[in-house]
Amino acid sequence: MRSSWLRLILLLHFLLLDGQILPSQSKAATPTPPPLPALPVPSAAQLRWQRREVIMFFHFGMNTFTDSEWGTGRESPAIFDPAGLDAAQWIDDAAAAAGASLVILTAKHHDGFCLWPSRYTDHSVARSPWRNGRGDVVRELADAARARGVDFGVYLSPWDRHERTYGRDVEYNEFYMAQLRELLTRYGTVSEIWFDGAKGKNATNMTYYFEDWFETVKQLQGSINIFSDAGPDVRWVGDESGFAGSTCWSTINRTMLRIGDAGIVDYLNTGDPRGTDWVPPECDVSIRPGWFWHKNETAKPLSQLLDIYYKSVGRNCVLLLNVPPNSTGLISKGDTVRLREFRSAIETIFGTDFAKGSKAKASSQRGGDGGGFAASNVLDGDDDTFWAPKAEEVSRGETQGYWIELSELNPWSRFNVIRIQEAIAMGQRIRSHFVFVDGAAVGNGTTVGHKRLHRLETAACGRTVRIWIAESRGPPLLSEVGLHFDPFVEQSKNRAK
Ligand code: FUL
Repeated sequence: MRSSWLRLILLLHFLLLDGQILPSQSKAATPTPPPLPALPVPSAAQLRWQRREVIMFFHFGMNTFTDSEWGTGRESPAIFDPAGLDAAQWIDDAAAAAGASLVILTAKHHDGFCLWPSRYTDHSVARSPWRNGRGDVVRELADAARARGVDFGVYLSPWDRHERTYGRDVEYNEFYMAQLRELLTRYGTVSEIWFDGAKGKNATNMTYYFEDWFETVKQLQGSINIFSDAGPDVRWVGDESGFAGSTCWSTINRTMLRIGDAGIVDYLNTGDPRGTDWVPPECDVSIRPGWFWHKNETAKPLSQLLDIYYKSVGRNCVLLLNVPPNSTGLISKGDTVRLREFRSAIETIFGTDFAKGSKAKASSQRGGDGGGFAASNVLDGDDDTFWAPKAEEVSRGETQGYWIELSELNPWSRFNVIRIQEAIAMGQRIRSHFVFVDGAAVGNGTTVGHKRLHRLETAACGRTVRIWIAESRGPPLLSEVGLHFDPFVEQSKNRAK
């Protein structure tokens, strides 16, 4: 009996001394809160979109059967007959093979032919011989994607060369919105919608009621991202080669943008550090020369696709890679082979990270070592954790101001790609940065954003890698740093010799 009393007293004593139940001491364990965001910041849907990195476009429709890129709207639905159409093959052999988590289908291109049986036009699959006029490509693809855990999106061309009301503002906008409602209410969740600004030079002049479209889209699909030249959620990058600017801000001023205005492409390409709107760019580019399938065209070589990857994903963008199904209704073999090569090359490059196991230290750490914002967060493979410095530093030189350093690297591990990622949920901040290996400058750049990939001219190795942030909007917050080796650059260099 006596011994159990003694034990209880000892336990209480221990708990009190250990600070577990003393109110004044429990305060010491209060964590340091995260720093304030640097506005604007992405919405939850934009953040999810950004982390997809690679998504896929399917250009398919009347043009697939007429060997053209822009149809006239006068094509007969009788020629639309993809005898072997298999949407599951598009997802398995193209989207999944390339690691794309979202696919976007041209439900209607400029020729006005609808890949779903729209009640508002007779120019659709319902008038075609395919599946005896009872087919619906939008449904087949949406279902195949959902069954495989891939998200779905649609492209609905505003410019419609078939529709007779085109040019009459109210009538056409009513017609267009009716089609929009069909697409956004019949097929489950739609994660992205594409409003293409393209229109022929001699096309009838008319006004699209964008605000009506956008608000209706958001009403029908709460977590969708709306793409157009001017957002509101995702903007065009300003070219169709898949290249973002080497300076690339997710921020921009929407008041400067007009859909279909050729004069804004440079602004779209780089964004604006003073932008008050978060509207990140998407790089749309086709795996082939054309957007639609043509018998005589083939896929771009792997080296070109990798170059596109570095200049899109590696410059803070999402890559929207177009892969056109053929007239049988399948993705051609040459394309599926190339897509697998592409994915496996990315896995080869980024599957090994030579930064793993190194020691991370920084100019300062918010809240100190155990404060939750340690330099080592850049090595944990988690985009949500980040290194945050103390706010009061002033950038004055590479050894002062904000820097983070990885040390104790294996000096024999050669790397030629440096991956830097900002914690963009807290806003995009970095304006200028430099990279040093054992004190020698090997790379520099302006923006970082979600992901910045530096390809080095010659492979480097050393014991330390230091990233110095020379300029930023507030304290820089880095979520990840990685060191990789890309054997494909070397291979193409060797071939060129
Ligand atoms: C352009 C269109 O004119 C092309 O045909 C293609 O759809 C591309 C993605 O957008 O503006």
